[in-house]
Amino acid sequence: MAAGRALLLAAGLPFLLLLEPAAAVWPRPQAQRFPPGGGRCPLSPRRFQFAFAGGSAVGPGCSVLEAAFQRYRALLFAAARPTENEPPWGTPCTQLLIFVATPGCDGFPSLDSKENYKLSVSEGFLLLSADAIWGALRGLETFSQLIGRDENGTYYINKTEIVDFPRFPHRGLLLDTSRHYLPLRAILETLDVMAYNKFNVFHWHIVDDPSFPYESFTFPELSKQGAFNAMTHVYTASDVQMVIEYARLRGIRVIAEFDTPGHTLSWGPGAPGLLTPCYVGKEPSGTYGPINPILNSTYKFVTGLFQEVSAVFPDFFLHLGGDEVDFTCWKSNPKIRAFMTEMGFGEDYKKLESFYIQRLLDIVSSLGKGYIVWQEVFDNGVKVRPDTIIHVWKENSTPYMEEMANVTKAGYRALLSAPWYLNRISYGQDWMAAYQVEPLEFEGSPEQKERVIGGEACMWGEYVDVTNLTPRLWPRAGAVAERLWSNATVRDLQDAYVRLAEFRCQLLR
Ligand code: CP6
Repeated sequence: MAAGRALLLAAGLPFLLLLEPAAAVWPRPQAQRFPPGGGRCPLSPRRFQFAFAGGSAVGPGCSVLEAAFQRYRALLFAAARPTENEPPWGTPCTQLLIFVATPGCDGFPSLDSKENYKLSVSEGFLLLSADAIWGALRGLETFSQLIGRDENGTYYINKTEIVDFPRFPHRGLLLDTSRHYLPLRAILETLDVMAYNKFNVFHWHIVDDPSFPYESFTFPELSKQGAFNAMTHVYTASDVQMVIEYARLRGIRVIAEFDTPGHTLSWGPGAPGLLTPCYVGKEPSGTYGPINPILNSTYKFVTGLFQEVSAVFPDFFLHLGGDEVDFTCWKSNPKIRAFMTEMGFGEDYKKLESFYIQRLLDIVSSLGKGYIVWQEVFDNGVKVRPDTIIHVWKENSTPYMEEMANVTKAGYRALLSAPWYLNRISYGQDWMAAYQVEPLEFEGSPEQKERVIGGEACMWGEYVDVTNLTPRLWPRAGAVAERLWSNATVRDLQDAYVRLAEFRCQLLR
């Protein structure tokens, strides 16, 4: 808090500290009331417990909630002295009762998961109710942010009533583990902080040009030849399972991206014949380009890989990439040119790209998965399934809000990332620009706006590795988290600044 206060004084806003309730919640809940006259309830670190309310559809033994109780108990009372006395004042709140209306503890979160909850703190009584366990998780997070300590070290919670639900169902964070390998521990820590921010999608941009750290059991050579180090810089099957379960326990979906046909240079050594050989004049130059779209063997390989990936990652959606395909190498290759002529594509290499993507989408659909693709797939007129999600990332080629309008007008669901590249940094408070984005500020019908399912903050890895990941992400990504969770009317920068500064202190602790 001392750091937060110093920042506030520097900004000339010390009085705000007095107006703000002791513990502010990040991201801000949809509705929060404080009873007239205020009041607080003390908590005893020794006696406090989480318990299921009578009639709750889930109870003791619910894996997701039991694990959450343990995490939050440790977090809440981490700094408690073992000899802590009972609170010296008031009637203690001895338990948080949890009521969940619908059963289910063993499943995975999805795009349709219910994350709404209500939290009530009154005289001696704490109640958290939710439609589903996923909402109970969000409510537990809010509860943990409400707890403070007075001058004597007594834990307390202010009386309040909160009714909360997310504005958008898809609130993601992209990590790139190809440009720099991120150790498992860094991914798990990121998932923890995502949960503190109520993010619910980990978009795992797991492979790309520089390295292939995913250890495939169908094609083990991919990581043997394509990882920076096949012993140390790989994600084994058990690493991947650990990420998926760690995320599930926090209500976070894991959406893997295997980006093709571009961004695949690291695949080449472990999959001979997959990439297009580039030519100089009549001779192969020894370098390679995007995946070779004219060979049957390519589609056999892609089917095998996506069969595996579809089984490994339980989420309904896979991210199939499709961005930034460089046509130079395709143009240089005589066999590709002959194929273009044969197919009547002329000189339009977008048609060749579409030819590949369409076959890929058919393969992935037949595996029972839905897909997300980068905006080029839409821009290039590829015929996609009507339930495809288009991921808008380009800032300027078409202004991104126009792109959101075009995508939703065509009937597709849209995800926004263009204004949220957190790998980019500039001097000073650059979270404010991310915060001020309004995802629905485009010309369009209410039906179009309904098709915006959310967005993702992106942390591309060219200049980010385990040494600078955390400070670059937090609390900056919190700006995106609040934009995607809180009401559209929550836009006040100074109010956000005060709460974000305090949230940063909580994260540090
Ligand atoms: N890698 C991949 C990247 C980017 C994209 N795809 C990227 C390009 C420009 C910016 C940020 C990210 N590094 N595979 C585009 C989606 Cl500014």
